Amino acid sequence: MATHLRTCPLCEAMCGLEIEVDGERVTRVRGDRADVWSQGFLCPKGASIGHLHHDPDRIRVPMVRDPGTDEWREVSWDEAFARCEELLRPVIAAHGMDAVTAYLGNPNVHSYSLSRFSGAVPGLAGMKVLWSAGTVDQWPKNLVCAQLFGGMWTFPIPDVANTDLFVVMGANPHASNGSLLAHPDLIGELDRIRERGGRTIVIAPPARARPSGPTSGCPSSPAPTPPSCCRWWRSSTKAGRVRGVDEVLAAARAFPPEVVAAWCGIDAERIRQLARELAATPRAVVYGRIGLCTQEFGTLATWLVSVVNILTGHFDAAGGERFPRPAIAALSSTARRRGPVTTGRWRTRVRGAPEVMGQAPLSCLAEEIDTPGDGQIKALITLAGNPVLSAPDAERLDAALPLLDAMISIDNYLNETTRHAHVILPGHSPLEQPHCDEEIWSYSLRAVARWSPAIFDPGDRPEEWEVLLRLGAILMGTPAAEVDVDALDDLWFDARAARHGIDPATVDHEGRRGPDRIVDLTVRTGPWGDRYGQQPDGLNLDRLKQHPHGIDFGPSHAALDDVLRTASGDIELAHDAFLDDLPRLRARMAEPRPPLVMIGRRHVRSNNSWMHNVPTLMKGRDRSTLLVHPDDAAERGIATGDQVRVTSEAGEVEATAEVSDELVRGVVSLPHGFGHGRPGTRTQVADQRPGPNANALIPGTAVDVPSGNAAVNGVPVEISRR
Ligand SMILES: Nc1nc2c(c(=O)[nH]1)N[C@H]1C(S)=C(S)[C@@H](COP(=O)(O)OP(=O)(O)OC[C@H]3O[C@@H](n4cnc5c(=O)[nH]c(N)nc54)[C@H](O)[C@@H]3O)O[C@H]1N2
Ligand SMILES: Nc1nc2c(c(=O)[nH]1)N[C@H]1C(S)=C(S)[C@@H](COP(=O)(O)OP(=O)(O)OC[C@H]3O[C@@H](n4cnc5c(=O)[nH]c(N)nc54)[C@H](O)[C@@H]3O)O[C@H]1N2
Ligand code: SF4
Ligand SMILES: [Mo]
Repeated sequence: MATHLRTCPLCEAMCGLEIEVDGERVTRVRGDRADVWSQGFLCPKGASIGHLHHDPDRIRVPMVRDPGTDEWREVSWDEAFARCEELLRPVIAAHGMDAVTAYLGNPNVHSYSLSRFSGAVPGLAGMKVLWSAGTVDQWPKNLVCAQLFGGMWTFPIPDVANTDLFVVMGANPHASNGSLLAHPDLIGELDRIRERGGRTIVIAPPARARPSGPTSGCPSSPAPTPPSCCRWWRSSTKAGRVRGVDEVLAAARAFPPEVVAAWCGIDAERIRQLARELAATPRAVVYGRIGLCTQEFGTLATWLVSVVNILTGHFDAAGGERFPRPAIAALSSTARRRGPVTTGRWRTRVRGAPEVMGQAPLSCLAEEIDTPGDGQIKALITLAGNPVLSAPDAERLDAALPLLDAMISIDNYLNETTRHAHVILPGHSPLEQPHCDEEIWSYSLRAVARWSPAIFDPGDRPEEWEVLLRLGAILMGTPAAEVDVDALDDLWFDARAARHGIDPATVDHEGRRGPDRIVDLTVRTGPWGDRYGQQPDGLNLDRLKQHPHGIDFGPSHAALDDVLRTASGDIELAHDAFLDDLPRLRARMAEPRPPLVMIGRRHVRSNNSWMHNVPTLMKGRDRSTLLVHPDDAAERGIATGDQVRVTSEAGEVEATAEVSDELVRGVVSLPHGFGHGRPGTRTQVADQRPGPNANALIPGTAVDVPSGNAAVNGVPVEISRR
């Protein structure tokens, strides 16, 4: 029996786990109480990490499927790469690299290897276009931060540890444990806010979002909530550093509380009261997430969160929004000064959708595959993603994928997406690889460094970063048998070192390669790092390894000057990308509201689409139900347990109704990530409770215009009993 410590890689809470192992089996998982960051906190997903590792359905060996058949064969790694070459080479020869693309899913942010190396596939290949879950997630936030602060990953983070008024819009930490906000035991922090006499206010059409505890609700309908507290603008605060205030104030005058109240479902007086509370509370902050980003006005809503924080003096201040200074230097911290983002440098072939920061809406992917003509996508590489369940207009994508000449999936499951692949290249289980988060530390206002070793030996199976480099090289034209992974790894490291201001020629690698070497780099070039000997007492990976419970450097935030990279060096609050979108908002507000709209929800025992194969997480009640307000249900003769047909402009699914007064009237809720049980998948547990695919109902055209982000919340639907 041995006890191992390691960081949970499953969400942004980054909990420290204590994992008991007997021989080859995980026997118990607990929160590590001595962990400097999470101090024993964990959730059911982290507690199930052993089941993920032992899951008999998890793919451990590369598999190939011959086109036109659904027979999979397990093959050697050499054979698998040779097959990749065989599939990709003719596509590239006939159609060029423009016919080859990649999709990056959510675990790319969380995995030790993928977070540092997934860029190598499109990078080495020289792919012009790639797709990601980012455009069904935080693209509005990226756009807003690029315009306001000069960096698409320069996210200000709510200082929850010091705030007295936490206004949460369109986020549900009770399920998600925080998003673009890394804080240990975030829910416990809500208690602590109350204990210090403060409050949390949630603004959402609550779909199981109703906080159990120290919060007060502020139900709203899913519509952007333009706050109208500009009159309380504190001219003293950061005034010298903010440009465009007059333009923003002028634009806001067209949206007084009386005008927006009906749309928000919050009465004008309550809006005014909230604005006054915000203005009068020295340590207050507004925080917005998925419910704001993934709706029709995602950019406006996300922008206004920062506008309100900045104009009410809750920016770059204790208890407000501020920029982190992480111990592990993220790549985003190396960004240089730049002008405003210009979008539309290219447009998609079929729909003509403009690119935004290098990506087009994910919902365009299907039509780019299934529409013949010059530039049609013929080969797709999926990197840890399941877009058949997570992308809007999902059924069209499901039907398009079989049209590809080559599809290669780097994934651990044979699921709804990867069943269409010709080759599946599996990664290691979370317990077979070390762990150290990369970008996520820059979502936290506490600086912590922590590294965990692998618990189980993966044997001679290649690590994912090696797989990525090999595949990238094959795409680049190197014969599969001749790829020099170490040489590519050196190139990858050297480029990264240069971006961190280190001359790679001066670095003693001490035998490190792959992600280990990059972690060493980012630790050493962080604020507490040894800078390769320049600060002899500073931190490096070897020293970090001596602290298995982590090292806590305490609260840590960056000075504005170290962060702002706009052309002016100031915060640029007003920008055409936002102001030009206001007429679209006004036009929408002049239209009648749809009688019924659908929103999503998350649950603490589920993780997007891919953890439904863990039996311990799937226990208990069905979590893929359609929540319906009692009045909406009564009107349609629907009772809990009834099978209902849900239809939208995009499609139709069947769902089990659950009548619930947790929702406001006119809003139904269906979680995404379900829709299992399809032929050719290998997810025995998930298949027992397949649930409906919410994304079959999301029209591909439903996007937030400035960012191109999918509008998966607020989709008009109709429901009827079957
Ligand atoms: N309707 C609706 N749709 C949504 C959302 C919503 O709220 N509503 N949310 C959106 C959001 S925020 C996101 S982030 C996306 C998520 O979209 P995706 O990233 O496409 O979906 P996931 O379900 O996270 O799929 C993760 C995939 O990675 C694989 N995987 C897990 N771990 C590893 C690993 O270590 N290595 C490799 N190679 N593969 C691994 C899993 O098997 C799975 O196939 O969904 C989006 N879609
Ligand atoms: N357990 C678990 N944790 C997760 C995930 C998971 O699937 N399961 N997914 C991870 C990922 S990829 C992400 S991106 C994060 C997301 O983390 P969160 O942003 O916290 O996501 P949700 O829990 O979906 O909460 C979204 C909230 O927005 C509300 N909402 C919907 N539409 C609107 C609207 O128009 N206006 C307002 N004001 N509110 C609205 C919904 O009612 C819901 O309460 O969670 C991460 N953590
Ligand atoms: S909250 Fe759960 S899933 Fe997230 S890091 Fe902690 S244990 Fe893992
Ligand atoms: Mo996400």
